[in-house]
Amino acid sequence: MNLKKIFFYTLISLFTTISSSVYAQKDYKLWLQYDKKSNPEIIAGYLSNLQGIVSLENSKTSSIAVNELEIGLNAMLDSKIQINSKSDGENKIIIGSKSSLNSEILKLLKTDFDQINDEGFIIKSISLKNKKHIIITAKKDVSVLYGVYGFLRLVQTNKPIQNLNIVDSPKTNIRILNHWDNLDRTVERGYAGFSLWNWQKLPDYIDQRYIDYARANASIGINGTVLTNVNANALILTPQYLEKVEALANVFRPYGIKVYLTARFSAPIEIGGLKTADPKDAAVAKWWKEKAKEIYKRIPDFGGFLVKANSEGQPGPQNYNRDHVDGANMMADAVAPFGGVIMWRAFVYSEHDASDRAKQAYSEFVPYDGKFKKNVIVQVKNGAIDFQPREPFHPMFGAMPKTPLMMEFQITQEYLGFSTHLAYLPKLFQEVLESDTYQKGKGSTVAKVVDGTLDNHKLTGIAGVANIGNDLNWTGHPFGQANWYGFGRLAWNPYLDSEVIADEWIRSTFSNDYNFIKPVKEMMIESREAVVNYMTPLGLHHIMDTGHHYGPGPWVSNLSRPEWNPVYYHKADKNGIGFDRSKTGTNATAQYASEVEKIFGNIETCPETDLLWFHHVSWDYKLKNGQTLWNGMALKYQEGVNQVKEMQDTWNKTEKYVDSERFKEVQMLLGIQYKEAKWWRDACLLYFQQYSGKELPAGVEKPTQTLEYFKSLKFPFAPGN
Ligand code: GCV
Repeated sequence: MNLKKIFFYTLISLFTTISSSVYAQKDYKLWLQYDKKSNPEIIAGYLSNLQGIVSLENSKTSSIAVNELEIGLNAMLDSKIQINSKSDGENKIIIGSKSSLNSEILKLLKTDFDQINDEGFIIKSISLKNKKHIIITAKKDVSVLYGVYGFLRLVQTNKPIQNLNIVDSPKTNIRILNHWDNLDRTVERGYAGFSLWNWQKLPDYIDQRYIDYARANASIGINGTVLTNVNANALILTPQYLEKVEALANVFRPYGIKVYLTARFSAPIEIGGLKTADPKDAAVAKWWKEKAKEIYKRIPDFGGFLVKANSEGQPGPQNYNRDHVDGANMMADAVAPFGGVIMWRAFVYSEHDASDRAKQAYSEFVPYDGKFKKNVIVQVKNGAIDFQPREPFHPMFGAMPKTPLMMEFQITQEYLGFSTHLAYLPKLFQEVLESDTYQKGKGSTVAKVVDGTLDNHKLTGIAGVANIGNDLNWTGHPFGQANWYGFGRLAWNPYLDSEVIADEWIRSTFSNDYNFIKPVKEMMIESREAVVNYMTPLGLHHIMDTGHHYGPGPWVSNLSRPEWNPVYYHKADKNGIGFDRSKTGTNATAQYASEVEKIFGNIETCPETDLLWFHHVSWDYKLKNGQTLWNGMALKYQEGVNQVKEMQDTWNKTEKYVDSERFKEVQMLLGIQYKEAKWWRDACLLYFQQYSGKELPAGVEKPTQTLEYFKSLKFPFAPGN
């Protein structure tokens, strides 16, 4: 190669390295892009109200808050706003917690402080000695940080900042991510690379990622993280690992994030040298008490334990003929002296129980109502099966008035196309939260159960199974970031509208340009329904392929446990399709309040979106649109495919508003989603056609492969398994 050529190639490679790292940073920055505003008038408008930042206190958290304001405002407004400039000017942002405020400000904010809880904040335009300022304050410094992020969100999303009067408090206490991360860094149902936690290098090596993770979570009000998989490994409770957990807790603390761990019920045997883990055994109870003491000595604000017991092969109190109450209460006693909580999961179903799987958690847990200790909260998945693209709300919500119940959503897309499919999940979360349980009459929504207002509980929470890994963009799919963001926002306030959240996220992550926001928001809003349509329309569920849950597998019928087989769920035969859970079937509908039972239990009133969840329906049944069930189902599958095509068309028109890396990433992923949507449609329709014996209706594309072909597909290395 001659010298000229070498120079040329060096330049090219230098350029590629620089440009790819710049792009990569955009992806990495999540919703905290703080892009410079393009309109000088908007910048000038903001700057006229932002002449300086005055911080009234001095703590790690308050310097994070000041730093965040400085980074965010200076970047967005292309300025150099002065910090701690003299307070005698005007148009300052004053930040500090209640204890740092002078009597003049305290007097002004008296009624506002009465309205907020410990984690709430106030953002208010005030006048001090006839000078206008904006105050961001709260009862604790970490809540001031929430206020700072709230304020930055206003600027990020181009909202006015004159005459501010925001008084906002989270409606739940525990807003927490559940990481299903294993100690070898694999992530169960994780599709965004390996675990963030580098156990090998901890405690001495603090990866910048830990700090950025804490910052991102704090910015949306998440205040807890369970570091380890619910399919737990007892080793995490050994001193060797606790030292590492302590290091993470120290990083997260200034951001208001408490660390929790999963507890393997058999840990007293596995790492404690005991012969039993029987919760009624005095030595076992003592072992947990000692373990709690040891943990709290290292981590005084340790949150507590999350426990999966006697579920899918995990050990639990039933191994000793005890029950969930015995197990949970024994552990609750261990953490109670330190203010810890036990999040006890209700995700149970047994191979020894022949009743409908959808009924089992309710049947087992509802009789325990009122029997758990005060610091136990029962964690319930949003639906009674398992994070399907659509499930009716879990009948346990509202059915245990004397027990705090927390919501468990899945942010990672185990059943919604992994990190390859664009599915905006806050839409799903909102649908569940808005569902009316009728347990205390009309208006007894799931949100009211979760925020404790329905039954007057003080201990409340929402958990989300994290979709985060060490991929550069955190979540595998750039739009997966919206699910993390939206989860946090809904955990803070379960009454928020998912469309408003999408708007905020798009503006903070991509652009404030209406021409971009409008179509992209519509695409996001429709995306979850598209997934339902091409995977499991009309209430179908759990028909994905075995184990890894990647792709369709409605034909699977050979697994040892009946309820692991898709045929158990769809029950397709010559007469029709669907699971009869009404009075004529398993009577699972009786687990709901009578008003809801009546609606779900009657094929005429059951929402068509849940039809095959609750009823076995004849192929010729007439749907509301006049189509037969077979035709309507086939058309739904086609509609799902068409919707993905529209998503592709929408995205292709956004190129000029997005950096090329994210544009291409999403474009490629939508290409895969389109292919896979067709795979789902073709495989499911060919399979069900064997039972319906009917032709595909006009408007549904002919499958290009045979059923045998689809059945032959195997994915031994599908991720997340
Ligand atoms: C962590 C489903 C998933 C499992 C998961 C389980 C649970 O069954 O497929 O991977 O295990 O739910 O929530 O405990």
